[in-house]
Amino acid sequence: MTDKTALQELSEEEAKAELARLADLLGRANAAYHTQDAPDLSDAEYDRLKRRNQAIEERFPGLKRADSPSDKVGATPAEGFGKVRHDVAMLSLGNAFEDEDVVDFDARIRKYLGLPSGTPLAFTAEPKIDGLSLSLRYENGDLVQAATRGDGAVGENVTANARTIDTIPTRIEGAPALLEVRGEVYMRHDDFDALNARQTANGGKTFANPRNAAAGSLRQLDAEITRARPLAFFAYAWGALSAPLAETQFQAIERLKAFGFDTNPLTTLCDGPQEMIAHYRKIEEQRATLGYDIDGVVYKVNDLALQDRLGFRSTTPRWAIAHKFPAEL
Ligand code: JCF
Repeated sequence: MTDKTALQELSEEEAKAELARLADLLGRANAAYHTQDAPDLSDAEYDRLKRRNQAIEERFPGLKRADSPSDKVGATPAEGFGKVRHDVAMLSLGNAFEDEDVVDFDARIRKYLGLPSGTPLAFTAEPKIDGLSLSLRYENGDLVQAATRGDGAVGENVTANARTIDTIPTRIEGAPALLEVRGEVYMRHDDFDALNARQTANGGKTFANPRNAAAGSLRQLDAEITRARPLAFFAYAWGALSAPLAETQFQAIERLKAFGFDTNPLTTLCDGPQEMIAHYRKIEEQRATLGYDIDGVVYKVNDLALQDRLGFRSTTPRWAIAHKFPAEL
């Protein structure tokens, strides 16, 4: 048996061994990526292994491990940071790789909701920023806590670090008394190049890519190091709230913008899968000139009442999906 042995050819015994191997490999890759900020697998290879793991689990449901990589989000918080339990879990997104997966996403949602055919169903589409997610807690307008995703349930307390990022307001006006704003911390290409040049000149370590530079810069025990790093933040979601932000995803993002957050200018409303795929193609064409890394397009059901009805599977919302780009060469 090799890594590429076709699924159909795996015996039950081989499948069991392969699931153990994949759990170990993906576990190490997770720690390298999330805890050490130094990935040892390409994103494409990671996705491939994760899909192989899932396919084997689907063929041999009885062999699914208690520590299955399918049920994991991120990695446990690193030593050295205080821990924050998220009031509302920070989940990841299911993936779509082909246009057909986007059509299926729409069909699955319509079926789950029991929508009669012909019923309009709108989605937002936005670039998927390749950074690290952060949850910002505001109480009566004041930034009181910032936490990384961690394993989705418990993240790292990086409040002092987040306070040093220019595009994260420490005070917002007109927001609900309790508001958790979620989004992505990232580094622009020009800032990344300048940082690596500075690191080289100072004999420091250089970063493999902007995502690692952003993660390594935010996850510093000394916030003064973070302050010297050119980080930026796009807001795109929320966690705990004392009052709803809006009735739709698109309006909620507009409110986040009104509070003073950067939101991605390529966020748009689409009427269905054909428009979503067209927007994906348009963003893909602009990908190399945006000035920051993106790895796909995120689609979300626009109507927040429908998002509520759809709810969540184990680690992903039913109402959203990430349509990934092919690996950049
Ligand atoms: O840009 C992103 N990386 C991104 C991640 C954008 C989103 O709208 C997301 C996300 C992860 C989870 N939304 C959810 C719910």
